[in-house]
Order: sequence, then structure tokens, then C-alpha cells
Amino acid sequence: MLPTYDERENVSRIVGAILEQDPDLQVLVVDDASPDGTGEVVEELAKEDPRVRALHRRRKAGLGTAYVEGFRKALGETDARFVLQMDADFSHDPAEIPRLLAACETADVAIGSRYCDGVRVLNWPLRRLAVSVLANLYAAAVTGLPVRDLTSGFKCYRRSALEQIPLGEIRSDGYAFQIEIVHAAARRGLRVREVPIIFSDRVDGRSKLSRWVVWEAAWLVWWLRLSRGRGAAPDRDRARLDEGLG
Ligand SMILES: Nc1nc2c(ncn2[C@@H]2O[C@H](COP(=O)(O)OP(=O)(O)OP(=O)(O)O)[C@@H](O)[C@H]2O)c(=O)[nH]1
Ligand SMILES: [Mg+2]
Repeated sequence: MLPTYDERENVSRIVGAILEQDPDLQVLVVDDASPDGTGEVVEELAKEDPRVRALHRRRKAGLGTAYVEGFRKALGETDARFVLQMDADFSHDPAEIPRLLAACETADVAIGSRYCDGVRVLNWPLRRLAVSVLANLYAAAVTGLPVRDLTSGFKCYRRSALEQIPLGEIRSDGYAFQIEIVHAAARRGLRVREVPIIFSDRVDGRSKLSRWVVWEAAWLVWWLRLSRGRGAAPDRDRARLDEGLG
């Protein structure tokens, strides 16, 4: 599942690169009426190849709801055993998809992690890397989740895991969405595993992230921590978090 907003330069290439990995893969692009015409490009791709589907939303409604609507469509319209989310800007290398799928054979959620096994980020300015590393240390400390890359947007879920996570309760966007969905999985006792990946800065196009998403995540982690008592899973059900496959 690829969320897109103004990814015209990337979308055809990334869809092609994903489909090349495995003949059984299908791609769902969730586009928010990108002004640059990404949605039309995806429509063309879908006409040429039945493995490509598009979900067109009427306006830019944020990444969190794009994932939720995309996951629901994937679960509702296909019998996919695994659902994978990744960015459309080549920060996430399609060649790593088979490793995430393999990790999900023995885990419920596999996280493509930039920060297990050292720091694996290419071409990011030092300031941005520092913010990301510190944000992840902070999020792990506050939520208590032993995950090195809680804000990763490259993840694979077993179908049964996504079916158990109450997607309608996830309200956040951006980085916070990534933290919230991992937290929801861990709360249900699902097995979360990190797989080291190499992350590169986007190839073409521009970033859509705002300062808001950083603040949203900063508050969310406290909310997750403080709401733990209410409706929380008992200790024995808490995450069986299993770090890195190495
Ligand atoms: N459908 C949808 N997709 C979005 C939205 N905002 C961002 N995206 C897509 O989500 C993915 C991640 O967004 P990016 O802007 O690359 O965010 P980022 O990777 O954290 O930031 P950069 O490193 O600057 O690229 C990309 O594929 C975007 O096109 C949105 O509101 N709706
Ligand atoms: Mg990106």
C-alpha cells in the first residue's frame, strides 16, 4: 500500500520496482487528488496491469487516514495474506520487501528499521537525522515499547494482525500514526519484529511533512502512556517484542 501526494516523478517507477520483486504482489496506491496528476498516472498503470489498484480520495486528508482507508480496502477487496506499507519516494527500497515478508512468517508485524544494527540512513542532513534518532529514543522511553524505529513508515502486517487492530480508533497522522499502530499491535500481544533496512532520502519530489507532525507525535506518546491503565491488556498479553532478525 503506497500513499501518494505529488509523487508523479516517482510513482510509475516505484510501482514497477515493487511488482518486479514477486509475481504475487499487488499494489494499492492511495492518492489524495495530487495536484501534479499522480492519480491519473496511477489510473493508467491500473488499466495496464490488474495487479495495480487505485484509491482516489477527494482531497489531501493526511497520511493516517490514507493508511486506514488503504488497509480496509486491501482487507475488504483482496485475500492478501500480508499487507505492506511503504513510501512512494524511494526512501524505502522495494528490494527489501521480500525480507519484510519473510519476517512476517514468524511475526505479526515486521518493521523496516533504520536504527537496529546501527544507524542506516543515507543522504539525510545531520539535523534531520538527529531529530529522528532523538524522537525515536523519546518515543520508546515514554511508551515503554522496546522498538528502535517506532516512526518507520515501512512495515508489513500479517492479515490477521491488521484484522485485530481497531483501525477506527487510530486518529493520528504522520509519525504519530506509526507509533500508535505499533503500540496497538503490542497491546494486543502481537509479535512485533524489527528488520534492519537501509533508508535513503527521497529521490525526487518534495517532503510534505510539517512541524505539526513532530508535535503530534510528542503528545501522542504521553497519551499512549497515560491511557495504558484504561482497557489495557494484562501483563501476560503485553507485547512479545522480539528485536531484529539480524
Ligand atoms: N495519500 C496521501 N499520501 C501522503 C500524504 N502526505 C504524504 N503522503 C505520502 O506519504 C509518503 C511519505 O511522505 P513524505 O513526504 O515522503 O514524508 P517523509 O518520507 O517523512 O519525508 P521526506 O523524507 O521529506 O520525503 C509519500 O509517499 C507521500 O507522497 C497525504 O496527505 N495523503
Ligand atoms: Mg519520504
